[in-house]
Amino acid sequence: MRRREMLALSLALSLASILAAIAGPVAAATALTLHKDPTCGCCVGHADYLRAEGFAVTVIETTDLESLKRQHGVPPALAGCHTILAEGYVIEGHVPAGPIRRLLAERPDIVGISLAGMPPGSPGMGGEKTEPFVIHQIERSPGTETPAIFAVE
Ligand SMILES: [Cu+2]
Repeated sequence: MRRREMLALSLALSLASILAAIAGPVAAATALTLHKDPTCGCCVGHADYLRAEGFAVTVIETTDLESLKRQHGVPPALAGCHTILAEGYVIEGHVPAGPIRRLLAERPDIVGISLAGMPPGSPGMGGEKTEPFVIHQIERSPGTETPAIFAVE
């Protein structure tokens, strides 16, 4: 190998290692499965929002969301317009990305979290936000009292 070629090769190698150091290990995106009714449009808006936030979202259409919610222990009062399943948790309605990341990082002993009622301005809903979003916990054994608050956004 000629001297000039040697130099070019070593430059290329050090450039590659610098780029690898900058990029770091490639983290896999968290997979979310979003179950929605075929007629729901705001549900698609939430899926697009979550993709933009870096989640890998799979959308499954079903005309029987009720059974899915019942099967996963979602009480009617905390049912959202769509149901997301992620790493053993249930996420109901238009929950922002922050509380979803916190749920999956802290892994509390609950069924999941819910932002019921499709509040205007919440991710995917459109409109103007008129009040703070109250995200409730879905407890393993729901009592008669008001469900605990997981986050306020
Ligand atoms: Cu909705």
